[in-house]
Amino acid sequence: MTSQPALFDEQPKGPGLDVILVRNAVDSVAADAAFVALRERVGWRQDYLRMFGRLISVPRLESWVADEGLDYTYSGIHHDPDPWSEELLMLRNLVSEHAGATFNSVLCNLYRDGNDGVDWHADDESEFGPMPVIGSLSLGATRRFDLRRADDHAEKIELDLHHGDLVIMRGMTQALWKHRVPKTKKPVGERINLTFRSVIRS
Ligand SMILES: O=C(O)CCC(=O)C(=O)O
Repeated sequence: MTSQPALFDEQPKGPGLDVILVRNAVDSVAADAAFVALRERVGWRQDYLRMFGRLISVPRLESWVADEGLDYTYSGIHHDPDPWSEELLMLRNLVSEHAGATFNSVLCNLYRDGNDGVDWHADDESEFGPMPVIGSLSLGATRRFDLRRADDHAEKIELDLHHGDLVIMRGMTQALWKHRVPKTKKPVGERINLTFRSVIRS
């Protein structure tokens, strides 16, 4: 079961899009503390993609934190899980309450400046199930988050995500839409994004 949007939650509209935007899901004091703790304590690592026989560095640092045994591979990059920290467990509970769903894993992303970003993709690996609920929490610098329909790029939504904002993607969003955080030439500070997910293993 998933939750209904609360009175002040935003619900961007698009065909097949099922997204709720909770502004200030984490208040600024708690978000400041979470940013500092995560920046320091997450085991940030630089991953590389093999393209045309060359290794290209992924334009962000990452860490996969999950329940024991839940490894994760995407775009040829394999992640063994790091254990949950106190901060991540606290944030997981908060995101679960908003999303009305439980999560057993989180991909942590660190965007160091405007040269970091993530290109168009969907979190549609089969191990997340056909209609995954994904809770995506932003901390630190404001960055743009774009969504566009996979089969009709004219259907596009641009959101500015601020410190403490939470995007919940669910229903057919991963099957029908793609999302990205574009690089920017504007001077921007560091941003941490946590995308909480549930890996289904039989
Ligand atoms: O940084 C974000 O807001 C999005 C991250 C993302 O798309 C992902 O981890 O799959």
